[in-house]
Amino acid sequence: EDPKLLEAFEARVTADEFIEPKDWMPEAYRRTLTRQISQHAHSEIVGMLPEGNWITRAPSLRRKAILLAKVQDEAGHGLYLYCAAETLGTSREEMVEALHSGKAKYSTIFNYPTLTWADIGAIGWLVDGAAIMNQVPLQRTSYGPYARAMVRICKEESFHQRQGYEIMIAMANGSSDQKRMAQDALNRWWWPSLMMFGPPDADSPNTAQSMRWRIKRETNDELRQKFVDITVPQAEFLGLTVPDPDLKWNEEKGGYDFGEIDWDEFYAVVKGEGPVAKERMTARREAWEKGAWVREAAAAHEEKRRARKAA
Ligand code: FAQ
Repeated sequence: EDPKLLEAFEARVTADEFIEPKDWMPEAYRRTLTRQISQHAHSEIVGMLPEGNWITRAPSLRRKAILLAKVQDEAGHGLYLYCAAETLGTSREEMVEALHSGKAKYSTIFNYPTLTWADIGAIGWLVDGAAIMNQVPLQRTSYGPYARAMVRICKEESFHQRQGYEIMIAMANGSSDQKRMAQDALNRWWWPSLMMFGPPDADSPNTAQSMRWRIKRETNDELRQKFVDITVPQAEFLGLTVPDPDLKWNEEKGGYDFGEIDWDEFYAVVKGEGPVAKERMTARREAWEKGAWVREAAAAHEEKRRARKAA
């Protein structure tokens, strides 16, 4: 790679200019962005499954309509992100193939099951809450198409977070059974939500370079700490207990100290050993195969349209 081009590229990044698809970029920048954006897209698409599981069982028509809209938003997020990733030169088919063959990752959080309706509240509150914490800084990521996709996604994501928290408020103030379900959902989703931010900075192979290239604007540990600091008072407002005996306000740092995350569990789930990982991938592969006729019909329609135009 031409050192002059690299120098000019790095100067633009340092000046907070957006890098656009046709601009020169180092191959490693292209590779790591394709990796991150495509994995982000896969997470949105796989992320539809745990909640989709509850659409037919939502407790009221209002809740069903809201959940349906939220899950549709996630499909939209996946599509914006695949488009952003495609501008880097990898096709949608290649990305989907990488997911289905197990080469590409998606967020560990979606390998946990949704056992009760309270889980839908906890996902909106905690999982979308963690997603926003991570995605707001990505609106200033150095790659233009990714940054712009994030603007719209963040708006929708904050609505998702509110809807989840509103379910939690209803459950936490409901019958004793409902309150127990809310606490149980918090117990099961708390630690996996903290894992969404990725390994500790010291064990994160990509962070240093991604921070230098301003792909990431804050590190995994910084974002995780902010998430804990914002979320603990929200749990207190609900009258629920965060399942961490080591959680303690630290006056000096102006944030909470919290217990050790089970990193063995994290790496096992990353490797595809999550409680419902196999089910998730089977569902995605089946959806892709069952949707083949739609893709073929769309291609045939486009072909006819083009022929008609040419005639
Ligand atoms: N799960 O060196 P780092 C959503 C992998 S939100 C699985 O720190 P990096 C919305 C990582 O890929 C969820 N794998 O990596 C929604 C890397 O492996 P690789 C999606 C993980 O990239 C809500 C290795 O570990 N959000 O979908 C995880 O610098 C509700 C080493 O890690 C995004 O993707 C994990 N949790 O930092 C939808 C945000 N953590 O790729 C439905 C964009 C790490 O080298 C319902 N992504 N790994 O083979 C990012 O900000 C970053 O990619 C991080 C990881 C922070 C996730």
